[in-house]
Amino acid sequence: MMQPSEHFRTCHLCEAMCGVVITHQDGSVLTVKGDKQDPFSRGHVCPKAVALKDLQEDPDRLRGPVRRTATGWEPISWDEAFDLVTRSLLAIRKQYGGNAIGIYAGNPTVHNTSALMFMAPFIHALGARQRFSATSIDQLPAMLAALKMMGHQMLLAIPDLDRTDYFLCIGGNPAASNGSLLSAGNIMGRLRSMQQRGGKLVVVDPRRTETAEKADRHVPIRPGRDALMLAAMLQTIFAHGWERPGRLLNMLNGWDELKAAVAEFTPEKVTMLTGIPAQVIFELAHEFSHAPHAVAYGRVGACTQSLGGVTLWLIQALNIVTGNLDREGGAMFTHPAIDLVGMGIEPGGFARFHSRVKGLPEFGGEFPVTTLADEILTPGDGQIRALVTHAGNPVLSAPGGVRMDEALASLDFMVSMDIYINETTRHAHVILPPSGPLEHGHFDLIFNMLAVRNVVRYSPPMLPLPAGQKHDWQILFELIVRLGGQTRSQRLRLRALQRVIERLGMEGVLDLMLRAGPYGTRVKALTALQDFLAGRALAEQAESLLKNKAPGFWRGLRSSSLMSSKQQGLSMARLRQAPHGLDLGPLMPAFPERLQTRSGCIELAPEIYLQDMQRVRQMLDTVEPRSLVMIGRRHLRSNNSWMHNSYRLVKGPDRCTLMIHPEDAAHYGLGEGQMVRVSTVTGQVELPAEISDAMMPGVVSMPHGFGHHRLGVQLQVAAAHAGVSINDVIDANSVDTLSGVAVLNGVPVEIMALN
Ligand SMILES: Nc1nc2c(c(=O)[nH]1)N[C@H]1C(S)=C(S)[C@@H](COP(=O)(O)OP(=O)(O)OC[C@H]3O[C@@H](n4cnc5c(=O)[nH]c(N)nc54)[C@H](O)[C@@H]3O)O[C@H]1N2
Ligand SMILES: Nc1nc2c(c(=O)[nH]1)N[C@H]1C(S)=C(S)[C@@H](COP(=O)(O)OP(=O)(O)OC[C@H]3O[C@@H](n4cnc5c(=O)[nH]c(N)nc54)[C@H](O)[C@@H]3O)O[C@H]1N2
Ligand code: SF4
Ligand SMILES: [Mo]
Repeated sequence: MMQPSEHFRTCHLCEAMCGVVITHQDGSVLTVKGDKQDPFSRGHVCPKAVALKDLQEDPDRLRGPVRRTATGWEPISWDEAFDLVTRSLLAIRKQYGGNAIGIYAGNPTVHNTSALMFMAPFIHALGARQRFSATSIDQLPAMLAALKMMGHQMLLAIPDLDRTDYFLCIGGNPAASNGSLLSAGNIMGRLRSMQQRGGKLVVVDPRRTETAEKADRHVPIRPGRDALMLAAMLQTIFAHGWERPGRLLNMLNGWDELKAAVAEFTPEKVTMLTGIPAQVIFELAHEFSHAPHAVAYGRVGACTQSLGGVTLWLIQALNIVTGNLDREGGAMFTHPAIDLVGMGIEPGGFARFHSRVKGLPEFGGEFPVTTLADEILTPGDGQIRALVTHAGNPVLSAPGGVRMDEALASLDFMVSMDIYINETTRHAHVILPPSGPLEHGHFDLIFNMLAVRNVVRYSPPMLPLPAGQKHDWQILFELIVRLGGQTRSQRLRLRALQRVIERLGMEGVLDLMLRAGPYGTRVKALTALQDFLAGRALAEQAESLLKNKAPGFWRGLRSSSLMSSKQQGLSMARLRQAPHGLDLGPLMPAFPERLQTRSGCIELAPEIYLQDMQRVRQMLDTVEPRSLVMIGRRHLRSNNSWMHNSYRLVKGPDRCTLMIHPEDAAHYGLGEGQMVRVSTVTGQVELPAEISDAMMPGVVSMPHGFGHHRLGVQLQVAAAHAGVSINDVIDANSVDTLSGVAVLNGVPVEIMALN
C-alpha cells in the first residue's frame, strides 16, 4: 500500500474554477476539499466537488470503445473503433458531401482543455458543414452582443464584482450555478462582501431564487419581458439627464440611435407587461445611474427567451450609457494568460448563411441546435446522415427531446465521444470514451477569459492514463489524421505532426501558448500552430510546422528548456511551481486597445438590434391572454444532464418538481406533492407539484437535465432518480427570431392536477 498523497487541482465541473485538494491512495480518492491556498477560491467548494471522486470511480463510466450490436453493446479495440468510424464517415462524405455530416459539441467540451484545443482542427478534418453546439441553448445572445458591439464574440464583459457597488443580476442564479460568464471563486461570498462594503445586490427574476433571498431587492418580472424593463430604465436615464458615459463617449457610435430606440418606453407603459411597478423601474434607473460603480449582468434566463438578443444588447447599453463599461467596478474585460482574442482566433460571424430547413442564421459557423432534428429528418440535398457528438446530450438538453430521439435513431451513422451510455449516446453506433476526469491535466482556456480577476493555474493529471485508454485530444487527433488527409502524403504529414504533439503533450502545447501570451516571453513564431489549432488548412499547417517555420515549437520540443524555470515570463514551468495557481491582478481597462470593431469604436446601436426593437414596440400595443408560462431552474447539487449518476448528489427529496405559486395551485386544485400534467403543443410530462410562494403568480418552474427513464440508458443511479425532461415539452420551433437562441423560458403551458 502506498501512503496517501495530496493533489492540488482546479475543479472543472462548473465555471467557478475552485481550487481543490484531493487526498488519494492506490488510485482511489479519499477526500476532496477546498484548497485554502488557491488565491482565487480560497478554500471554497460546493457540494459537487465530491463528484470528482464519483465520476472518476463511477462503474458506469466507459473505459474503452464500444459498438452497438443487435444484442447490445460490445467492447472493441481502438483500432477497430477508429476503422469503423473512419470508414463510415468517409463513405457518407464521399456519397453525399460534407453537408451530410453534422457535429454537436456539448458543454463539457469547454471544460476539457485538450478537447477544446483540438476541436477546431477536428471539425476541419471531418469536413462537417452542419455544426451545432450548446451555445444556441445558452449564451449565444451574450456572444452576439460582444460580436456586434465590441467586434469579437469572445470580448465578453465581466462584472467586476470585487469593486462594484451595485450588481444588477438579470436572469442568473449564482447561488445555484456558482456564476456563469462570470467565473468567481465563492461568488456568493464575494457578493456578501460587496453588501458589507455598502453595495447593493438586485435580482430580477420571476422566482425568488436562492440568490434573490440574499439580495437587497428582488424584482419579480414576467418571463421574457426583460427588454421592456431595460428599455424603460434607459428611457428614464435619458429623460432625466442621468447619462454619464465619461471617457467612453470618445469611443462610441450610435448614441442618438439608442436614445431614439428607447424613447417611447416609459416605465408606465411597460408596467402591465413586465409586472413591475413604474416606481420600481424609476428607482432601479436612478440607483443604477447614481451608484459610484454599477454593473448590469444577464445570464441564462435573460439569454434563452424570445427577446434574448435585444435583452443582452440593452444590458450592455445600460452599462455603457452610465459609463460603467471598461471601468473599475463595472463590466470589464480580462487580460488572460492565453489570450484567444489576441491570438487571432476568428472574431465570429452572424447570419452569413442560413440553415437548410428553417432558414435560421448561423452564429460562429454554427446553426441553432433546435433545428438539428429538422436537418436529420427532412429529406433533400444536404440532409444530415451522419452525426458526431462530443460531450453533449441534446436528447435531454435541447428542446423537442422526443423528436431528437427519433432523429438520432434514424441516422445512417452516429459516433459519440462521451463517457456514458446516456439518452443521446445510446443512439450511437460507436462510442469513443476519453480518460477520466482525474487522469488528464486541466487548464481553463475559456474560464480564465471570463473571470473576475486575471488568474492562471495548471492542474497536472492526478492519476496516470490507464493502459488502453485515451485522452479526448488523442481520440480527436487520430480522427484528424484518418479523416483530414485527403492524400497519402497529407496523411503522412499529419501522422508526423501527431507524433510531435504526442511528445509535446498537451502541457507542451500549453507552454508554447503561455509563452506566446501577454505574460510570456512573447514568442511570436507560433502562427502555424495557432492556425492549426484554429482549424485552418490542416495539412499545409502540418507541413509548415514540420518544416521548422515555427522555431519556438521546435525549440520547445528539442531542448529541455521547455520545462525549465530559467525562462523569463509565464511558462508551464512557472505554473508547475505554483500548484495553487497564480493571481495576475485585478481586471484592467482594456479599451480602445482590445476593441476589435472595424470602426475602432464601441457600437452602441447595431442595426440588427434597432430593427428588432420593432418587435418590442409591438408588444406595447398587443393585449395578450394571460396564460401560465414556464421557466427553468438549476440546483446546486446538479449539473445539466450528466451528474445524476452520483448518489451523493441526487439523494434526498425529489428535485424534479413543478414549482407553482399557492394561488395558482389552488386555482388548479393542486396539493403539495400531487402529480401534475404539464402539456404544450410539443407534448406532455407528469411530475410532482411543489407549492411555493417564491414563484411569481402565473409562472411555474421545472428543472432541466432529467428524464433518465429512456430505454437503453446505462446510468444506474440516475435511472433511479429519473424525473422527466422539461425539453420534452419545450417547442423546438420557438426561437428568438433575431439571434436564433432557443426559447427555454416563458414557455406557455397548460397544467392539470392528476389523482
Ligand atoms: N449547480 C449547477 N451549476 C451550474 C449548472 C447546473 O446545471 N447546475 N449549469 C452550468 C451552466 S451550463 C450554465 S450556462 C450556468 C447558468 O447559470 P445561471 O444563468 O446563473 O443559472 P440559472 O439557474 O439557469 O439561472 C437562470 C435564472 O433565470 C431566471 N429566469 C427565467 N426566465 C427569466 C426571464 O424571462 N427573465 C429573468 N430576468 N429571469 C428569468 C430563472 O428563474 C433562473 O433563476 O450554470 C452553470 N452552473
Ligand atoms: N430547458 C432547458 N434546457 C437547457 C438549459 C436550461 O436552462 N433549460 N440549459 C442549457 C445549457 S446552459 C447548456 S450548457 C446545455 C448543456 O447541454 P449539453 O452540453 O448537450 O448537455 P450536458 O448535460 O452538459 O451533457 C454533457 C455530456 O458530456 C459528457 N461528458 C462529460 N465530461 C466529458 C468529457 O470530459 N469528455 C467527453 N467527451 N464527454 C464528457 C457527459 O457524459 C454528457 O453526455 O443544456 C441546455 N439545456
Ligand atoms: S463551485 Fe462546485 S462545481 Fe463549481 S468549480 Fe467550485 S467545487 Fe467545482
Ligand atoms: Mo450552459
